[in-house]
Amino acid sequence: MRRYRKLHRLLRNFDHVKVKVRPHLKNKECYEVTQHRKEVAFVVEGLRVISSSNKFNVENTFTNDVSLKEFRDRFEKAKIPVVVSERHDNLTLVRLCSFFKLFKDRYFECGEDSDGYSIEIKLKDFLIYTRRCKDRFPLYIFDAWIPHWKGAARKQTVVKKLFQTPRFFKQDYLACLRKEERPPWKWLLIGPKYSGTAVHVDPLGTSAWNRLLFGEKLWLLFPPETPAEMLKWNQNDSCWEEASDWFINIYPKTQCNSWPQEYKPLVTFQYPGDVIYVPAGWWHVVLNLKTSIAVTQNFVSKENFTLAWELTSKEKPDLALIWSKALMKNTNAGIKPFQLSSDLIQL
Ligand SMILES: O=C(O)CCC(=O)C(=O)O
Ligand SMILES: [Fe+2]
Repeated sequence: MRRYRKLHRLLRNFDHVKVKVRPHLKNKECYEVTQHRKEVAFVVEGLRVISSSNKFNVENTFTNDVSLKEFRDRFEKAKIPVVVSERHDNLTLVRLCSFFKLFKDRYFECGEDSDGYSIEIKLKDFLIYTRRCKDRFPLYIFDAWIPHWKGAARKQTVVKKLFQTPRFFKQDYLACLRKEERPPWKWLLIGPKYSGTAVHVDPLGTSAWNRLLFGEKLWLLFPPETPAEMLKWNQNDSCWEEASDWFINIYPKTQCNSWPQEYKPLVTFQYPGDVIYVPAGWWHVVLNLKTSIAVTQNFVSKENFTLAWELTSKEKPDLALIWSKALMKNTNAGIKPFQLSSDLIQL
């Protein structure tokens, strides 16, 4: 673990940290930052115009307007992304402020360097950084530790409330694993304007939800069938490895007439209180349009279990073995042993 203890040290070390977190940037330092930001802003403005009258917007619904069953049938079973808007009141902001006060001196993870060490920065230093940041590729806190924090009752309540799971996503077949057995699954995300997540599919057939607490995010989602080489065009170049670069270099191609209709992206602008559901297998690329704070979780419900089981057995057989044992012990999971047995024989 490499910790950056003081802001001035962090800023002095900053280029060093960035290159460590993102080794592919080395050859790009000469790029003109202002020009880059203008180009991103231009694409985002274009998307705002399109999305105001676009049949390719992600469907949006209010949490109180859908029952659990309706959510399962309309979105989970059909594997359709959706934005569920919750009431967002001052209470969330009050909780966020308490959270920052309580944890300002804690270190949060904002990446891994090329030697595999996690890079950690104090929360209060990172917040100053978000205000000052004019970087081309800003650092982004992705912390999997804080959502599971346990301690003093008052702190615990704030953490529990901020990271609570929306009611549609309580079913999670990975929850029967012990914490130390389960790959990281819930994160706090804090990123300055124009930080983001490059185009990807979530690992091991998991689905995800992402709740925005503060700021604004732009999401583009592509159906699972979309060929990777269309989204990571020119694999030799790293022009898709950063979200902002992706929007400048790849997004325009998706708007050409030659881009197949069936691979057209769904678009949404996410605001505080919006929870986006990303079904397993969907490609997505996400850009923070303001300093943003979000919570996200990967999960396996009944609807993506088959895919998750298949990919876990193939890619992480040791984990699959532990998972199958935990599932069979856990009668509440509702998975019948015969669903696992044929794969188990191969393990
Ligand atoms: O930056 C974001 O909010 C998206 C995060 C995401 O897609 C992920 O964690 O898999
Ligand atoms: Fe993701």
